[in-house]
Amino acid sequence: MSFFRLPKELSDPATAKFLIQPVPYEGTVSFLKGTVNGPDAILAVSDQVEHFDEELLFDMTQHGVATLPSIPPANSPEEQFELIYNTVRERNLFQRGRIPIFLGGEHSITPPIVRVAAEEYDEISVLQFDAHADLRDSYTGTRYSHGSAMRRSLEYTPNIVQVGIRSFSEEEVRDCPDQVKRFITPMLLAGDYSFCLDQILHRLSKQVYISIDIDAFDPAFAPGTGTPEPGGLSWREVTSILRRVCEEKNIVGIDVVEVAPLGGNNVVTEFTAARLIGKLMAYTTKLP
Ligand SMILES: [Mn+2]
Repeated sequence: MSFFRLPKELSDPATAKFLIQPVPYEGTVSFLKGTVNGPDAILAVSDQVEHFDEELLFDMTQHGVATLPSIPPANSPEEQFELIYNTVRERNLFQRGRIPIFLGGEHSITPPIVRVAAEEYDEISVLQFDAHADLRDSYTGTRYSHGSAMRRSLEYTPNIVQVGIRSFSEEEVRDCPDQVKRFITPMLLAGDYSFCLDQILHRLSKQVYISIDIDAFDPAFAPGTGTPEPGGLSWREVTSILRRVCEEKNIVGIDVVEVAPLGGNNVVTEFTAARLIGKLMAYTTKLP
């Protein structure tokens, strides 16, 4: 399966601008399962997404979209971290002029990717969309948990801007007070959108890695996820922020994680994810 199922000349990994990297890992999931099926579900529905962007009025596949072989699940969270880190390096996914797009899998896939990005680029920042802060030092017995994804990522870059956060623990408030103080919560966004947008643009460095946990969206937009939290972001909020960020910054890589397909005819979550990826392809091609 491949993203957009394009003809050969547009899906060659040697030349394509966008490199789709599936990472179907589900090793530390604490509640509802299924994110191991996320990448395949997103690839399957990507067929149904228009290649023509309705805002910018051009074909976002014109510079190529290649889908790479999956990074397989490992035996432990530590081994999975190493395997992702080594594979991203070996495949040279952060080469200039190209944008890797990682399909999760659970959120614990992000820190090893951020580590490579931080080694490849000076001063990267991370823009995270998520319902959860993911700032626990460890969770369910491992420091490589999905609940620790941003705490681990902070070890590679101190600059993480967290948007959509509405669920976190006392421990996270105590351990990461500066992060917590600066959450862009859904309430804050609804109250003063332009203030929030200014904050986001001001705090991000020029080189930005975008990590999107699908549960940042309200469950009405993305019900198929491990820990659906009420009070989330809308399609319009997420895409309008992304549009402005892509106008101002250089996007070095993207992940979309925690899609756990519901099965049957309910493809809303994976369709939203595929559509969002198409949007980001359009924004990162046309806007900078
Ligand atoms: Mn998360």
